[in-house]
Amino acid sequence: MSINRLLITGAGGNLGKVARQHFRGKYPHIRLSDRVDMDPAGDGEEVIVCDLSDRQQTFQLLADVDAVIHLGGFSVEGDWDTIINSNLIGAITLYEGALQAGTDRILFASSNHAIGMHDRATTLDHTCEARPDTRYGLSKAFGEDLGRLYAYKHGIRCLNMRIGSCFPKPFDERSLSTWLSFRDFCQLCEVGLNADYQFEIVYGVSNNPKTWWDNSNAERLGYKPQDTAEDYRDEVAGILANDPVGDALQGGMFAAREFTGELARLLKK
Ligand code: NAI
Ligand code: 15L
Repeated sequence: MSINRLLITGAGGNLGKVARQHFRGKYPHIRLSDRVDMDPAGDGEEVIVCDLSDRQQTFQLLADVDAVIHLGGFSVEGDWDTIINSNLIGAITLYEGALQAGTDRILFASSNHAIGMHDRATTLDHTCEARPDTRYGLSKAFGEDLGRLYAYKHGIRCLNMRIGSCFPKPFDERSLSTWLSFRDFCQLCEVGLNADYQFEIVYGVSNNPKTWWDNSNAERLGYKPQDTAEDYRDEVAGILANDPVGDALQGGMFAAREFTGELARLLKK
């Protein structure tokens, strides 16, 4: 199915702005949405302020949409009410709207925090057990499973991008493993918009030699990351969480926050 109208949610956020700039002019209509104000619409753009937890607004938002890059959501740890409203209800409403609109595909910005309680000594692929490190991480694991329902039951193609740390550059030793450059993020979105799949989980990570993730599933779909965190190794050397849990588990300080478990039981023997 060729894409006439692409919707980007969370378009007022960090990655939303990157995606907006990258996809400008690439499809006949780009619909940009967030609950906060965004820059005015340029040529070929529609700008719609909408809270994804509002069913009526979100159903209107999805009208005539062929593909979605779903970035809108609370992007760090929050209390249950915040996470439930933005990330659970928001995602459900978005998928329901997409089903009603006949949307072909949804690219979901999942997160490494869906698997953040895994040990750093374990290499994970797309089939690994979810181990959320926060309420936020759990909402991302839920978003992935929500995609399974709509993919296998209703035929919406779902690409779940488990993004590592997508910022201009790595900022600590952990991000030497998790960093995703903006350029590679855009390429992964391109893959998601063009490849043939029903439901997939891939890692949003650059070509980092210190990675904890086997991303062959993304490579199989055509992803070839161009950037590497290794270029910044000296800049971030010695920047650690300085926390036994935060420096041992993949989720870093998200995993350490509110931790009351037994670290030794989580470490690879
Ligand atoms: P961000 O916080 O800058 O942007 C998220 C946007 O979503 C914000 O503009 C916010 O207003 C909007 N939003 C939140 N709740 C909403 C709601 N109920 N209705 C409508 N809009 C809502 O985050 P960023 O960095 O741009 O991340 C984008 C997505 O990627 C998020 O879903 C985040 O969880 C995910 N992600 C980002 C990573 C990163 O390193 N930047 C890593 C892993 C996942
Ligand atoms: C995420 O999921 C967050 O959205 C982002 O702000 C970073 O904390 C990132 O993960 C990370 O793990 O570095």
